[in-house]
Formats: sequence, C-alpha cells, structure tokens
Amino acid sequence: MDRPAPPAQPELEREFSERIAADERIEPRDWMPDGYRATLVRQIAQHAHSEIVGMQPEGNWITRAPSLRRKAILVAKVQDEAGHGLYLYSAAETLGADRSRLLDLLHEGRQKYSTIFNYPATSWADVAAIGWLVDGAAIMNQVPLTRCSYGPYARAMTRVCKEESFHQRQGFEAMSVLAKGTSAQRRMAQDALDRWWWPALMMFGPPDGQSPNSAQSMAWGIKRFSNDELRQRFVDATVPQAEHLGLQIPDPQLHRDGEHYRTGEIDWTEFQEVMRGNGPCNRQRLAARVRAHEDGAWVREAAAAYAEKHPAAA
Ligand code: BYC
Repeated sequence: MDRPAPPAQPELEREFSERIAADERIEPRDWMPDGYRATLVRQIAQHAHSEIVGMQPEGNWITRAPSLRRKAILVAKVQDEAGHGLYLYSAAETLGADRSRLLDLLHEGRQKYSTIFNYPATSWADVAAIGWLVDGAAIMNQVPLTRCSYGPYARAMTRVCKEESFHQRQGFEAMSVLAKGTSAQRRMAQDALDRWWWPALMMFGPPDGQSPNSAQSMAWGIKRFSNDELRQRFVDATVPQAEHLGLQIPDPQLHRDGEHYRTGEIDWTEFQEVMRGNGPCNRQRLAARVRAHEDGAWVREAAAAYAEKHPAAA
C-alpha cells in the first residue's frame, strides 16, 4: 500500500506557526524550521558551555572553603552545575547536535559561553557573590525559559531552576554572614559586590536595540522577555537585597523611579571585549577546560568500550 505523501513545506510551516501561536510545545520528532533548530542549538550549547566553564571560578575555592559546612555546600553546588551542563547537552542532542562536536567548538573558541565566567574569584566573598548575583541573574533569565516552546529545553530548565534557587539562597546567606561580620569581612563583601555587580548585569546580553537574535527568538517562543526586561527585573529584585545587607551598589547614578531602580550606563565596550576573548580570565578558563577534557579521555574511552560490550546497558 502506498504511504500518503508527507505534507508540503508551506503546510508544515503553517502548522508550526499555529502551534507556536497556541503556545503548544514543540517536541524532538516534530517538524520545525531549520532556523528554529539552529537557534535552539546555538542557545542551548552556549548555555551548556556556561554551566561547565562556570564550575571553574567556584571550583577553585573548594580546597580553601572556610569550614567543612561551606566546603560541603560548595562541592554540591559545583556538582549541580556539571549536572546542568549534562541536561543541556542532552537537550541539544534531541535537536540532532553531536555533543563531542559542540565541545570541540567550545574548545576551539568557536562557540561562546557566558562572559561572567571570565572574571576571577579572588576571595571567599567572591564565592558568596557568585551565588547571590550570578545565580540570581541566572534564575531571572531561566525561569521564563521553563515556558520555552521547545519541550526538552523547557523541562531541563524546570529542574535547573529549582537547583539555582538553592544556589542563590546559599550565596545570599554566605554574603549576609560576611556583611554582618568583622569590618574586614564587610570590606571583603563590599569589594566582591563592587567587582561582580556590572558583569552580572552584562549576563543578560546586549541592550534590546543591539540584540540581533531577540526578536526572532521571542516570535518563536524561545525567549519570553527581552534582555533589558530581564535585566530590569534583576536590578529591582537585587537592590533591596543589597540594602538589607548594608552594602552599597557600586553605581552613583542608581536611583528610584516609581517601582523601579534605574542604573547608570553599562560599559558595553567591556562586554564586547570579554566576548571577543579579552576578559581577565578567558585564556585561563579555556585552557583549563581543554585540559579537563583531555584528562577525561580515558573515561570516555572506557564508557564507549563498555557500551560496545554491553549494548543493552548503554
Ligand atoms: N555572554 O542577540 P543576543 C549559570 C551573545 S550559566 C556571552 O541578545 P540571545 C551558572 C549571544 O550568544 C548562565 N555571550 O543573543 C553556571 C549572541 O551571540 P551569537 C548562562 C553573550 O541568544 C555556573 C550575541 O551575544 N545562561 O547559570 O538572543 C555557576 C548577541 O546577543 C552574552 C544562559 O546561557 C553573554 N552574557 O540572548 C553559576 C541562558 N549575552 O550566538 C551560574 C540561556 C549575549 O549570535 N541563554 N551573548 O554569536 C539566553 O537566555 C540567551 O542566549 C542570552 C543572549 C540572553 C544569553
């Protein structure tokens, strides 16, 4: 018996647009435009890379955590970030991307990871600031992604956000211990806020007028809010937290405007430079990532050999 002819391209495109308009989830076996697939692979890969490179600034502090309790929390947090990377690489694979190819592109500097991880964590207070500000910014960006139109990415984000919210709270708690501590500890906390505030604002990406991908990503239901909208939400949520800690946001132009807080100008030249590979730690982060990948070759070989011998268990 002859199979019915597959629907023609315009019909597929119309059906896809109708599903997006109806806020339905797109699943891996569904038809999708090439651009939608490519955009998701780009964003999910960049997100996955950010999670695993993001293990470095905090991972460097595991051996120097100030107590056993702080060390146990930090080990768990850094391990969570590795897990987030794994969910995200798996989500990219559902789109037909090859995980080892994505890692090659990261290692060759041909795919990005978040600019924030190219800044150094020079004191214990930086670990607290990363949890409070970097995970705080990440949640603000990622909660709307739980409603992303692509099912596997949205579902990965639900789990990631639960863990990130614990990370943010532990960062805020660690920061509050320092802020209420000795004058030296308060100085450390303020210094960390001074150095992480502006890079955290840059995490949300370029301003709306200079964000080439936003309009299409929002039309496809991948992004739900613009970069500036999410940045504003983060500022509004975080300024009162800094006040509660008795810390000063390093922005003389910061002011209240009705229900919002308005910041001074972000230095977008710095953002572009860090994206181009010229941040304080770009080279160091990439070199450490490549070294970790090479050191892990035996694990991948062992897993592949096991999978070949025991196909049912793979
Ligand atoms: N850093 O048109 P735009 C974490 C790129 S990890 C580097 O606005 P889009 C955590 C952008 O890719 C948090 N690049 O792009 C882990 C684009 O370049 P291409 C990571 C950036 O995609 C460990 C170009 O600039 N979170 O939570 O619509 C410890 C133009 O931008 C950045 C995610 O990845 C940046 N900051 O929007 C602790 C979330 N910003 O690709 C915490 C998922 C922009 O055209 N990603 N670029 O060459 C997103 O939501 C979006 O991709 C972005 C950018 C909002 C980041």
